[in-house]
Amino acid sequence: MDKQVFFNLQKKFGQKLKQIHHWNAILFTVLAITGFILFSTSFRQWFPQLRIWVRDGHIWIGFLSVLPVLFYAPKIAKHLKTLRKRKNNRANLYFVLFVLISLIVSGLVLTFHRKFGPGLSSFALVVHDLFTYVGVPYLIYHSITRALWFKNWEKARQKKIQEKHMVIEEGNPIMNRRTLLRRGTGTTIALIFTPFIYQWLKPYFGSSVSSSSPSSTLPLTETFSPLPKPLPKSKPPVGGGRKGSFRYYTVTRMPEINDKNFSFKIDGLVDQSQAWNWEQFVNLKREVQVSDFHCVTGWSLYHVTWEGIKLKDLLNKSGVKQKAKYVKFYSQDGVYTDTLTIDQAMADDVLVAMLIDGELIENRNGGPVRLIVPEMYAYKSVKWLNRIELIEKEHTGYWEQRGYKKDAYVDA
Ligand SMILES: Nc1nc2c(c(=O)[nH]1)N[C@H]1C(S)=C(S)[C@@H](COP(=O)(O)O)O[C@H]1N2
Ligand SMILES: [Mo]
Repeated sequence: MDKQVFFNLQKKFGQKLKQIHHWNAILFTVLAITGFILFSTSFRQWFPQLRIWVRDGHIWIGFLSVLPVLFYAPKIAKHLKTLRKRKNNRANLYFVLFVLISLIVSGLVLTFHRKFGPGLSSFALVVHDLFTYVGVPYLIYHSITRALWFKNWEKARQKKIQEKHMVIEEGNPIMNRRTLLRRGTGTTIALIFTPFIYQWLKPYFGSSVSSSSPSSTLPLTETFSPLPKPLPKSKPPVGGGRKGSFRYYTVTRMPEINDKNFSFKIDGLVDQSQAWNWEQFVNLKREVQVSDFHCVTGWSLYHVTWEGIKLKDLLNKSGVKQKAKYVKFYSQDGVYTDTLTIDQAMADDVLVAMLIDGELIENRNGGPVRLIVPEMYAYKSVKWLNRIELIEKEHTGYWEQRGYKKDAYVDA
């Protein structure tokens, strides 16, 4: 082949790779930013509506991010050939591809979690989180050490050293200086990310029975008197203690609830409206139930032992009027609501829960009283539940108004 033609072809190939690289970098950066926004509980709290858009955006950009990988796939063999002598570049390539593919596959599972079920979803969530925490620091390191200013800075330092007439001992001092700069950059990034990674890892390695941590049961036992006495099945928990950990969500400030401002009522289309204060509510008959807890974003808990009042019993005691079609649940946060049909609400395992694994439900977990609907995604399980209203016309719940499916059954 003519040398010139060969050179041109090489150049064109290089430019194409460069283009793919740029698109990949842009998409990955946007995904990283939107991903951290989605993970942030404060963002959920302050901008719940925006969160939904960010979520949809993240998913669509996620789909787009497959394209650079697809465009690159047919070029990989040739590209590897050009990198034959460059071990580091090859390692970088394998690493980046591995991270990207893991993120894409786990992202797809999370997007279509209803098809895959909660078991695979929670695994995908762990993978997605993990590779985010590996990929993002690497992206930052990679873009810093390859940036023009960084290279110029390296060169400037080289020059300085040469001007100082440094004695060249063993090896190449310029190379050493360069690795030093890179290591410094790497260490700094790692240090910045360590607290985040620690926060993320903690629940996976902490004891699974977190009820042993007194942090939040202590204030609760001070704010509420009398305390509900756990049933024998509740303590020690028949379920053997929950597996997995909650991510605590709220779309408002956490409401401050104590035995003075606590109230619970059933009203609307019932024969007998009722209201309880704390002491009366504690004296209602409770049952124990072991169930799993699934959030629609992918995480789950297993074998949670809940103790509380069956919703069915509360409804029957109040007498549901013929006209009533739906049960509407209110939170003491003043904002969050959701509904079930009468049939759904009458299911045997729907619980107005007061204890978890034998302890009062802590405030951030929705205590002192929260709803538990085991067969449905947890957005149905209203936290800080304080009112149940029987209504005729359908009401759309908080997240459902913002795009979540009305049909919340986990196995739907
Ligand atoms: N009042 C109220 N209830 C709520 C929510 C909320 O933000 N506010 N989030 C729902 C969602 S989406 C989930 S996954 C669970 C989370 O419960 P947790 O915060 O105790 O983990 O509560 C549900 N009930
Ligand atoms: Mo959720």
